[in-house]
Amino acid sequence: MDLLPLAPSGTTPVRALTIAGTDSGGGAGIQADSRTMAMCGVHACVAVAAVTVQNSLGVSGFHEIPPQIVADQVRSVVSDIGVGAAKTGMLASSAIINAVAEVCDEVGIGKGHAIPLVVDPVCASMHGDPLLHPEALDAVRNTLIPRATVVTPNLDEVRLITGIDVVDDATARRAAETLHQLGAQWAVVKGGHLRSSTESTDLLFDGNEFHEFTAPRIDTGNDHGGGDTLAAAIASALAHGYSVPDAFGFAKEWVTRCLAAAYDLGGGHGPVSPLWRLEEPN
Ligand code: PXL
Repeated sequence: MDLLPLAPSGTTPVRALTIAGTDSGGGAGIQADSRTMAMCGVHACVAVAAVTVQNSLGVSGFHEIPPQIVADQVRSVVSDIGVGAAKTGMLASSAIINAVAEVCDEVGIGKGHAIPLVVDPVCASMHGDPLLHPEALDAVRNTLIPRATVVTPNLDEVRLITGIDVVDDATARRAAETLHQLGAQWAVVKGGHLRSSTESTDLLFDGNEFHEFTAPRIDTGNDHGGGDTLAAAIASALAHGYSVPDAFGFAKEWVTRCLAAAYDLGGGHGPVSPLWRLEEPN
């Protein structure tokens, strides 16, 4: 696969911003985003929206950052460092979503602005632990998704957001259409959790045309942070100036390689790993 270029030593890389939650186990959330961005030649700026208490077995609690502090982190980064793309992950509450939406409009992040926004509408961990208050689902639909350049829900999130149970190609297309109607410029519907074949096919839809991306399905129990890694790789490619379809094509290959390189950690699910990029070529 073609990798994103690393900046020569001592030169300033492109930058991207993740607005998301931390993972004390180091597998998902801001830690996954930062690792993928670094391995994609991107300097990662972070606006912390929540601090989770978790290990490989699950999330046992989280603390929300005051909405104003979340927005101030975004404002501070964009006004000085400048970013080529942004992404959101765990935002926890409608108050944080509203504050993020307001500051994105102010600083020019999101659909219709210069800085593209990848929205990963994180609702729960892979163990089913809630990462978003149920009251915030309306804000995800009406405030966050309309600002998305690209929205990347998993199938559980598709069900919560659209009410559509994706079981085949027809329901996947209907879900993508619904996400586009909610206001996302590009909607992704991931087939990664459909257990019907040896391949994983994702759909990308811009209101006109369905683009299909297929990769080998990697069967591993160590897929913690996979969704974050995909969204962070899209944001990284956008920061490097890729179009959305090219950025998605890159990200799909990237996350496949990261799934193949995933490792055991603790007693539960280990993380997908972008660190294969550090391996010496033979
Ligand atoms: O992978 C989704 C996700 C995002 N952000 C945080 C998480 C998780 C999953 O556990 O903990 C902080």
